[in-house]
Amino acid sequence: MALLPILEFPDPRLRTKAVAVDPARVTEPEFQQLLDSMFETMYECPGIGLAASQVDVHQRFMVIDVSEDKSRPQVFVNPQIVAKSGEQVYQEGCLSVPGIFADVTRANEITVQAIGRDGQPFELSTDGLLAVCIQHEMDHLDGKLFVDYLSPLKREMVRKKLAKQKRLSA
Ligand code: GNR
Ligand code: NI
Repeated sequence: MALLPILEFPDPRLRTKAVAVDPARVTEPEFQQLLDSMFETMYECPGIGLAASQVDVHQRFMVIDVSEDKSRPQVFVNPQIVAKSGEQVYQEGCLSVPGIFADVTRANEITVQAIGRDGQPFELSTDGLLAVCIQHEMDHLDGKLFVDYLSPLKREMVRKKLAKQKRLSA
């Protein structure tokens, strides 16, 4: 296992559209090790989700754990939302946009189909924070960030704030 570097806004690599994973690869040791490294990286930050895109792997999968005690790791490979309803507003953050938080409106209830860590397809209907997180991670796989839901002016303020943070920490 290893901690992986996380790409940060406005890195253009975060805009890459990820390609589907060959389902036969999921149970291979190399892929399983990558999942372990992604969980390790996510827990270390700490975060509740991490999309492969954020660690410069442009394939359609992500790891999530929204539990309080980090006891419920979930893997979604080739996720697809097959139903959604309602709306919720949640103050989102992102490991690729550190220190920035903003309200985003998303579907409240979703049904997602994906392949799990065991290589088997599954379907999950959920709401609340897990639904927010799944939608946030799936955006990453399409090269989309939560700051894209902000006005261009606010997004520019975010870019400047991050650039300043970088300068100060250098
Ligand atoms: O750790 C994270 N917290 C979070 C809070 C509200 C909405 C979405 C998230 S996901 C984020 C981790 C991350 O950046 N995943 O891509
Ligand atoms: Ni994110």
